[in-house]
Amino acid sequence: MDKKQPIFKTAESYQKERMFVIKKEIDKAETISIFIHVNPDGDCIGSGLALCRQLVKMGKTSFVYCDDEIPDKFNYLPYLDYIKKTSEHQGKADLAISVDIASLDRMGGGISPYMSAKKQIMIDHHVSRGKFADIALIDAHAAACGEIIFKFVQYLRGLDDEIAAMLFTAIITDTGCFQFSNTTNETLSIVQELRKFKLDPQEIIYNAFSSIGMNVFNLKQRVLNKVKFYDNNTIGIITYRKEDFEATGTNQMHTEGIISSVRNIMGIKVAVSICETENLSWKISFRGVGDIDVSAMAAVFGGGGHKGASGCRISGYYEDVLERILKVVRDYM
Ligand SMILES: [Mn+2]
Repeated sequence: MDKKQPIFKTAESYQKERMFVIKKEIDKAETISIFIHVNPDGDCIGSGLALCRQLVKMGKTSFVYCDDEIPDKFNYLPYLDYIKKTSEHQGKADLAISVDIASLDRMGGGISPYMSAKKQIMIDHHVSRGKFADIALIDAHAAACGEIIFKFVQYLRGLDDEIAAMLFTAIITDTGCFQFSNTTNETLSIVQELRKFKLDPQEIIYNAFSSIGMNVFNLKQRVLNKVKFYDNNTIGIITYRKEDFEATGTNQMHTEGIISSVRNIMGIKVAVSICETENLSWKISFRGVGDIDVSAMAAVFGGGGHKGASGCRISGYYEDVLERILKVVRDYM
């Protein structure tokens, strides 16, 4: 007998048990509000919409709440009008479900409608996370939250063409189109299942992943020109200042993916981006190559994430922030 088998059995039975409990809560509820994270990415948008569509098909009144703009590139997704601002949230929901949210502060304006619901559920795949729900369905081995939602919708026998496109979007986003080390055999077998539905993978990859606007190109050109390299070109740091956004007509949302241009340079072990949000306030993203665990680096500053991709916020003067980050990266490398 394979010694590893009981461990997998346990993980699987944990998930089945949680899905059973969550389905029971869904059956009891009429209104179910779904919350995704600030600066929404393809994983939380695709996962949130897929869950929403499934709940609506089950006869529930359900919407996805997010105050930040949904990037234009996701315009091909069906059901987008089910995404609402938190100010549009009415009354107390019977059930609130957070998707792809590792800590409450990532919920933005959704915190109060989430908390005011009669019951809270969290569905997430982050390694480091808080607990802010009555019921949690967590799989830290899932490359994307979309994988967990896939299993749940499959459990509910609800997979269809639209949900497949949403979940395919979720999975390609968080795996960098299967480039990142979080991609597992299970990721690929889920994608294989999704491809049995009517969807155009190339079209989705082009829209969600490859195509960029001219403004984003201009931003990219500007910031890549100023990338700083350290320690024999093993660390690359990219900085977005307010003036970079102003000059190119872009904002924080448009930075997504640019860090890969640094991460992908041969010899780079850690890529970091430092993005100015307000005066003296910075949003930091880390990307690691190979065995390097960048979630530990973000954790030093109170952030979190995954082994290969993590983030945090730091305040202070740029030079000090840069110094502090460099020290932590070097300590953990
Ligand atoms: Mn995710």
